[in-house]
Amino acid sequence: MLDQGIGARVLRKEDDRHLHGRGQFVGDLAMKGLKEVAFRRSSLAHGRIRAVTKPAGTDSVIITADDLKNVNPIFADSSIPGFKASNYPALATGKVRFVGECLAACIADSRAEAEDLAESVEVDIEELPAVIDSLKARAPDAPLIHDDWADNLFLTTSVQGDIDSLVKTAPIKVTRELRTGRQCMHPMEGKGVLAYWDFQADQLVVYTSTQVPHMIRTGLSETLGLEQRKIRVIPPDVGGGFGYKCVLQPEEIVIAWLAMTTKRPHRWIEDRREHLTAGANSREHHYQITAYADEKGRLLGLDAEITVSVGAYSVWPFTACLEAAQAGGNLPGPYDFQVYRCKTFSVATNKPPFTPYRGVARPGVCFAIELMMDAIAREVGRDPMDVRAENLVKSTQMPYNNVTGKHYDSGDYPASLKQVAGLIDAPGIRARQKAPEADGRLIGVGFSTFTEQSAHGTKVFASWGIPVVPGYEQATVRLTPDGGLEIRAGIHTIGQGLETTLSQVAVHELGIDYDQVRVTLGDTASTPYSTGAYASRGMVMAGGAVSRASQELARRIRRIAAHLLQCKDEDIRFEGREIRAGGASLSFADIGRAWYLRPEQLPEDVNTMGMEVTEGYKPQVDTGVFTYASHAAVVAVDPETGIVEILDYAAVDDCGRMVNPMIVEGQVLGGTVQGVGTALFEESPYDQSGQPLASTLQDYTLPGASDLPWIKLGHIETLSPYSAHGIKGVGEGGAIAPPGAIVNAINDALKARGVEITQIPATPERILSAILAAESQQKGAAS
Ligand code: MCN
Ligand code: SMO
Repeated sequence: MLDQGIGARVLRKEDDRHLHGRGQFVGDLAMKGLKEVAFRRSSLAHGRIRAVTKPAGTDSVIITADDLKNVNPIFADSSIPGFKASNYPALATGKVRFVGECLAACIADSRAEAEDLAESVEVDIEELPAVIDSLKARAPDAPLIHDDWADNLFLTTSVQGDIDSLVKTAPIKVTRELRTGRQCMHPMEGKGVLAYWDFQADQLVVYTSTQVPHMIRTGLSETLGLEQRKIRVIPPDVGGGFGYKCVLQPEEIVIAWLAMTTKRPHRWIEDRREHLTAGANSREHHYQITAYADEKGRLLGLDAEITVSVGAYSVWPFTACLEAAQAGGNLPGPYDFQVYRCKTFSVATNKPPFTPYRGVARPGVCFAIELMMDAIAREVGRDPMDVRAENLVKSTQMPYNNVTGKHYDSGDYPASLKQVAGLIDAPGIRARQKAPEADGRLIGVGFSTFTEQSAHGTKVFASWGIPVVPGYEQATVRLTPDGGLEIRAGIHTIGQGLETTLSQVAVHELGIDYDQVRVTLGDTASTPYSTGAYASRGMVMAGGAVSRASQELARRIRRIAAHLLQCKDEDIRFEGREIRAGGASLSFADIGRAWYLRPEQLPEDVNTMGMEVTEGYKPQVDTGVFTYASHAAVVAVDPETGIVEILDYAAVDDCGRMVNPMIVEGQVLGGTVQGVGTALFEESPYDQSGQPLASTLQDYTLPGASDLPWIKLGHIETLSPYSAHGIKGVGEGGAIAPPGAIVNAINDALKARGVEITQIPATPERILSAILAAESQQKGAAS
């Protein structure tokens, strides 16, 4: 069934409406009597609230924390010993802990009027010293963000390996301090939520731009104290999520509360400035790493300390510790070595909270381990590609349990490196480097390889202390009376194409025509409970559920067809979009008609079996299926300006069976471009008082088309032994590898100048300062 089923490059079902401008996002919804909401936010990073005062006569249109008395704060707990939970109120109470924290919700007929109201609120806050630098925040005498904590540490973890023996014996020792910038996620559509009361259903209806509608219903129920059956969450079209939309947000709670208490429709739409200054962040890591190796560069052990500046509060359900847990667990990457010591610190700072962002922690750890790999290669005087290839886990070692207990299920990591090196013609670049470039620029080539745990299950989330996240997915399939197929799943599509690929799975199982399949996702009133679309799990998990449900529906269709064709169930074949036995055939419409409209023609046990099937699914193991990829970058660095041009870029991934190779390519391309942003452009800096310094897209630079070369793609298709059809996830991977590959290429270019970049984004300013510092050091040494 390759023409439309698994493996086919069918056009996306969702594109027709999007390309015609007919998508329905929260901002597109119209409703009689709809009120628009703007938030008055804290302009200080840390302070004690003395008063938030409404002007006279605005009692019913300005809502402060005092009005929200019966609303519970966002509270994400963890079962990990030593974890400190935070109460994250929907509207700040007692203290403000980051610039942008919500203080009051202001309601009017238009957003502009609501913003004027927000300006009119009088806010009196006693400013406290801000905690901004994550290393300083670890110190025992740092000002406390949560007054009832003994320090600013959400959690400290450690893995003890026998590093001490390596300190004495390892021939090569390389130490580096590395940093990654704080980032915002920038989905094209920001966050948005609209809520109203449906009197007929006696339900609060919440339209929200989310990746996790069923989780949001659970979260709203807990914070509002309203039973889940009284809440319906509907995710309309979602213009990108990237992790930003997989947690319960304060504004979601306030808008839902307003609709619940006033019984009138209310909406809030995040604007770009709010996204940049108040929306959740990610990625700000600090690494102190020592790698031990033999004389050829074979890695023997790693000793790491990872500090993550996770912001002021834990988000629900993931907690503020997800990033560091992922960082500590994933730093060893795709490499084969046995000794690992790692300490992680999840540090509270006066900045917006952390949510997962495409790749979660792994863009940071991949950058860190890949820079270490190149540093080792330089130390032993070998080509980084050779050292990398020798250290990668080999296909003959699969399945492979790595030093942190991760179970790599399948694949050929060195083959991906070899293929990607071919795509950018690595030997050609090495030859080109022998002569100077006519324009004076310096050429460099860099690589990075990563593994990505995708579709991990309940036990893994529980081991991170997040038991609230169920690691399964469900789907319903229904044959309609006229022979169409309806798929309903609680997961959502956020741009990644699940309407299309879930249809392809059903087509594969049933042989039904692709155009006859319709997919409904996310609406809690009509879809089964779901964990949601994150952690690169959608295809494996929801795809698996559609597969199982379709197989059961196929069994039932076989029974009907066998009766109609007077043959045995096992003689029935799904072929050519029909149901066949011997020379006879039936259409799906024949089956639908027979079961729904001519039941008297069927035996009673067939009558009662149902044409609607819901099945749950999880892979055979909870440890996840591991996607991997190698990326390669060729750059030109201008030593006069520090400006980097990416001359060539390639990525070779392995996500098992590709359900739709065209979508997979889109995923890798989109992720790679975000990774280029992480590597070269994007940063959300804060000054010492906690003021965000990037509040417009002029200060926060996103990569544009002119910053990118034509990105070359290659694939390896190693089926996972553990998932339906051997599928592995791919949604996040593209974003993980670029910082490592690009900065390694920059360092390769600058090698002769004695310059090594250790911080991203590698902006022209940082590169130029490093070049100038190296020059003055060399001059100092010479004089
Ligand atoms: N797919 C496929 N064959 C495979 C694997 C995946 O055809 N073997 C396709 C499927 O259509 C699937 C998509 O690729 O939906 C991404 O695969 P998967 O790894 O299963 O990821 P999810 O469906 O769970 O989507 C979430 C994932 C994550 S975690 C982030 S972050 C991310 C991403 O997807 N955010 C995105 N890709 C995004 N793409 C867009 N356009 N917008 C986002 O916000
Ligand atoms: S960051 Mo993706 O939503 O796991």
